[in-house]
Amino acid sequence: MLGTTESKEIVMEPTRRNFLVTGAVATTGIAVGSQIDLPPDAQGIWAPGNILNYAAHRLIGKNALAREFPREQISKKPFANGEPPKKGPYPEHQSKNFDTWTLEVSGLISKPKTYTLAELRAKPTATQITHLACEEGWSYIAEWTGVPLSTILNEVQIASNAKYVVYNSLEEGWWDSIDLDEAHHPQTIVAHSMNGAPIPLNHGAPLRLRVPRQLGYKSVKYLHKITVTDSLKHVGNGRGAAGVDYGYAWYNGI
Ligand SMILES: Nc1nc2c(c(=O)[nH]1)N[C@H]1C(S)=C(S)[C@@H](COP(=O)(O)O)O[C@H]1N2
Ligand SMILES: [Mo]
Repeated sequence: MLGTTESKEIVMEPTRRNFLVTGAVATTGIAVGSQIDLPPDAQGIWAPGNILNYAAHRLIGKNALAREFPREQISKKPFANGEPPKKGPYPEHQSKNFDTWTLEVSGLISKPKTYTLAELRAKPTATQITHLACEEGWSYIAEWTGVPLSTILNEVQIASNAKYVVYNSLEEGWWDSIDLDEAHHPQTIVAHSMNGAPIPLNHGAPLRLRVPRQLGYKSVKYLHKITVTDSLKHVGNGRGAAGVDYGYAWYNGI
C-alpha cells in the first residue's frame, strides 16, 4: 500500500530536508497566525511536508475548484482499484440491489439522521467530470453525480465547534477524514452515480465520497457512515485516516 512517492522522500537530500523543515516552520508560523490547525498527521518524519502542503493549500487555495473536463474526455475504461468486500454485510446489501443500504450521520450535530439510498437519490444533485488520480501513478476521468456533502451537513445542523468530518467505508480498514473547508467545498459530494449510471461495484457502489481536490485514496468507496467531530485524536489511530498508517498523507491536495 505504501505509495512510491512517499517512499522516495525517505532518502531525500539533506538540503531538501532542511528546506522542508525551514519551510514548514515558517508555514507553521503563518498557519498558527492565521489560525490554521496543524494536520492530524503532523507527527514523525513526514511532518514538515504534511504541514507545508496542508497550510499552503489552506492559505492560498481553499476555495479553488478541481479541474473539470468536457464529456469527450471521459475515460473509456476507468481502472478500478480492487473489489468490494466479499465477506460481512456487503454481499447481502448487494444481493438486495442495495435497497437496504443506509448512510448514518452522527456526532456533533443537532439532528442525527440515517439516510436511505432512496432518500439520497431523491435530493438535488451536483455533477462533475473530474480526474481521479491514484498515488501509484494511474488515473482516469469520470463523471460523478451525487448530493453535495454541504447539503447533508446543513440538514443535520453541525455544531459551531465542529472541525472535521470522518467517513467510513463498509469495507474493513477504510476510513478517512477531511476538514470543514473540504467538507463544504462544492465539489465534495456523496456520489451515487458514475458516468450517468449507479456507481459500478468496483468503483464503490452504492455510495462513495468523491473528494476531487485530493488524491484518489481520499475518495472512499462503499460509504456508509459519517461522523462530525471537533478532534481526530480519539478517532481510530488518532492521525485522521487509516491510510496514514500506510504512508498516505492525511491531506494530499492536487
Ligand atoms: N473502500 C475503499 N475505498 C477506496 C479504496 C479501497 O481499496 N477501498 N482505494 C482507494 C484508492 S488508493 C484509490 S486510488 C481509489 C481508486 O478508485 P477506483 O477504484 O475508482 O479506481 O479509491 C480509493 N478508495
Ligand atoms: Mo490509490
